[in-house]
Amino acid sequence: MADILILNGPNLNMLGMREPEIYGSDTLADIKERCTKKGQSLAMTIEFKQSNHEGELVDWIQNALGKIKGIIINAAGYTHTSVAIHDALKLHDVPIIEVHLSDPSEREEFRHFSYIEPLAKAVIKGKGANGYSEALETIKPLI
Ligand code: DHK
Repeated sequence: MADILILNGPNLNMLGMREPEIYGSDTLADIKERCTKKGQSLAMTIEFKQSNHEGELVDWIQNALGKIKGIIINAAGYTHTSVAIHDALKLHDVPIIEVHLSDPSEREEFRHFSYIEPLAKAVIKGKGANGYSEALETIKPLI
């Protein structure tokens, strides 16, 4: 497996056409390519995945146990709802970085709480696709 597992939650497969004024015009494929290049420049391998399904994300987090050095996660809508993803992440003792394209704290109230944040070494939000590169830079000295 790769050094860093980058996980993306529901509806992020629609980036590019999904509310570009909020999420930007990059597609998820664009972001994956940028992460791969950034990982190479930092000498880290990455695995980049997206699912619309909570249980699939939980399975991927569990399957990575003992095989990876760090996790970067944009759990999207599940950020604000998923005890299951929180519990799966808690199984790991590797650094976790939470990423959001937008800044949920400046949006609707239901986006203000994050189940990921208490487990994260850093939360990077409101920086669009650049936030993923920043997350890779942030995790590098922690692994
Ligand atoms: C992405 C989503 O899909 C939302 O549900 C979150 C997050 C914010 C983002 O900004 O990347 O509230």
